[in-house]
Amino acid sequence: MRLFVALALPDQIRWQLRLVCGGLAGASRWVPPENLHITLRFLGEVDGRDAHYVDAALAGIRAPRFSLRLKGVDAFTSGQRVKAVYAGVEKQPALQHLHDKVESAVVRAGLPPDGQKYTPHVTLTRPKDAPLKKLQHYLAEHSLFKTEPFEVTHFTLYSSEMGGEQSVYTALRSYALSVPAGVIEAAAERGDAL
Ligand code: 3AM
Repeated sequence: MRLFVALALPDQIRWQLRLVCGGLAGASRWVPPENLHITLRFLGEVDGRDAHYVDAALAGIRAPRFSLRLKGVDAFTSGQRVKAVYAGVEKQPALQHLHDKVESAVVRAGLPPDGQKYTPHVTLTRPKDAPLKKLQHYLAEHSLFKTEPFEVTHFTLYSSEMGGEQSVYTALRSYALSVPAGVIEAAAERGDAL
C-alpha cells in the first residue's frame, strides 16, 4: 500500500482554504477539502510487514502539541512548469521537530531516508498547464492569505489510493501529541478539562 504521514486540518481551516482554491488559468482541478493536509513524510509503496514496523515506530514518538497557522500562497516550479500551488505554513520550530522525529522513526523502521529539505505546505492544485504570468497574478492576488492559528494535537498515517479524478486518502491511525506539563498544571488549577 501507498502510505504517507500528515497533519489533518481542522474543518474551519479547510473552509478558509476554499477561498484560494480557484481563479488560476490552467488549473481546473483543485484538491477537494477532505484531502487538504500537511504532509510530514511520503513513504511510498510499503508492504504489510514494513507498515507494521512504521506504525510501531510512529506510536513511539513523544512530541508536544503546538499551534500552527497557514500563511501566504506559493508554488513549486520546474523551469517554466508549475508543479504545484500551495498554501504556506508559518514558521514553527515544533513542526520541524515533529518532522525530524517522524523521519527518524521511519528510518528506524527500515525505510530509506528522505534526505530532502522539509518545506511544510498544503497543496491546493497541480495545474496541467498554468502559464507563469497567470501564476504570478494568482499569487499576488492571494499574498495576504492567512488563517487563524489552530492547535495540532495529533499526526496521522494515511493510505493513498488512486480514485477516479482524485486520490482517496484513508486515515489508518492517528498518534497523539503530548500536552506540555505546564499546560496540564494551569488547566488543573483552573479546573478545565483538556
Ligand atoms: O499533497 P502534498 O504535496 O503534501 O505530493 C504528494 C502528497 O503531498 C506526495 O505525498 C503526498 C500524499 O500523496 N507524494 C506523492 N508521490 C510522491 C513521491 N514520489 C510524493 N512525495 C515525494 N515523492
